[in-house]
Amino acid sequence: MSNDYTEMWSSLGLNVQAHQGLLGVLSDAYQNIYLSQQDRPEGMKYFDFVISEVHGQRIVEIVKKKMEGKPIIGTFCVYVPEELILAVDGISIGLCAGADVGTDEAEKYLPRTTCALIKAFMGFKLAGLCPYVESTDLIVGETTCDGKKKAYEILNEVTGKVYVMELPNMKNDESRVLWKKEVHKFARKLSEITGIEITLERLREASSAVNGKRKALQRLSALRSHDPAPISGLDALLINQVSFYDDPVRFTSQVNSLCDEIEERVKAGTGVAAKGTPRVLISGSPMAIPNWKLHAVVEGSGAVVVGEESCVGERNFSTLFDRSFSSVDETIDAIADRYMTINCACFTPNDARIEDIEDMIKRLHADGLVHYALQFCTPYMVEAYRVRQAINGGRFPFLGIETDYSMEDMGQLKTRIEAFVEMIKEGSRS
Ligand code: BJ8
Repeated sequence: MSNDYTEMWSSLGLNVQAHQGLLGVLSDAYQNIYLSQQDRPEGMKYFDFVISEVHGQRIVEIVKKKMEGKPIIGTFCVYVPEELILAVDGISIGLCAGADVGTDEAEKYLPRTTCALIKAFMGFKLAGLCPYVESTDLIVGETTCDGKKKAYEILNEVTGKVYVMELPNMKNDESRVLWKKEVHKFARKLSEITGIEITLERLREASSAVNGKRKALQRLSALRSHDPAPISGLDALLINQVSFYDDPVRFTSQVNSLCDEIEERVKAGTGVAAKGTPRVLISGSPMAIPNWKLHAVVEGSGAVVVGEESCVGERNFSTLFDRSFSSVDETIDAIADRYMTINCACFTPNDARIEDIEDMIKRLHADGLVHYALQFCTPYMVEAYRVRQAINGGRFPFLGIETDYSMEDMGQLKTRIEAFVEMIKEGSRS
């Protein structure tokens, strides 16, 4: 980190000593997992810098905006409409939830059998380790899985700033009406806390910024269809993780420059792995930063990850919102519709997710699917069965993984994934 931020962290109420320890562990992990990779595109230097300043420069920017009176809105789900947050000059931040920290504190409130992501967001807050959560004016939860919606009640007791959006669990006409009402209500809430009226012009500008970001991520995703793979899955995952807290306009411009470079690599036939390396699609629970575990094991086992059917991945950017409307109400309705295209396992039925996976397998020329469920994440653990039936009915290589953020199962994970990669290679030889 380029500066000493101790004073800022302390004024935000962080546990400075424990926080220093966390940053040390993160920096070592980044060095070992990311900086040891070979033949990375030059454009990744920006993202290396962003990570090195994840609790430094970016927090300075956020605190400055807060002092200018801009609202800082924390989120945990891709269903929270970013367009509305930007329309009131807000900063949208995906809050820390990807590391095994503060578990003892979290387990004082939550059962041990709670998914690692929920324990992590409670742990980050309770152990005083997340400068983002401390900077927020509002934390937006949603009624997705049971664990999250119950944990938000406790998070609200602890922070006093949780606002919950009611997300239905079906996608029928009645559910859409309810969701539209919720999105309008959220827009009103944002106007209420900022005193800013959401106008058509503001919605157009905000939508264009969010669309720009999604288009850049789509462009990156499309480039990953090439063989040899021009960028590692680890790097692509990192970019998707950074998309949740970087400034959207700056982020978009950096991703587009990186894509320009990757296009040149594709023309030159340059890749991060040899042509013909087994290509793996990962699908399932989201991987919040700094959860790099599965990608590191897959790519350390002789395969390359070519896509993520995940909220930290394709689900976040696969649908654009680029139509214009003549009234604010109509635009907000259409924004609500756009978010209803996300296929989270909290919905029933959720057949469209299976179609998305099948489409990604074809589009990205994947040779195998690793289905990833965080332990105790019932929606994805259960849906794994249907995914397997759908794609494995056609004998497509499938591996189901249930894991958490700890390193305890690394040996077992490695053995299973190496065997899976070997099986893909055998299949392509026969
Ligand atoms: S739209 S996937 S971001 S809810 S891993 S907490 S589901 S038990 S995060 Fe999600 Fe929104 Fe859906 Fe996406 Fe629960 Fe599972 Fe834990 Fe999860």
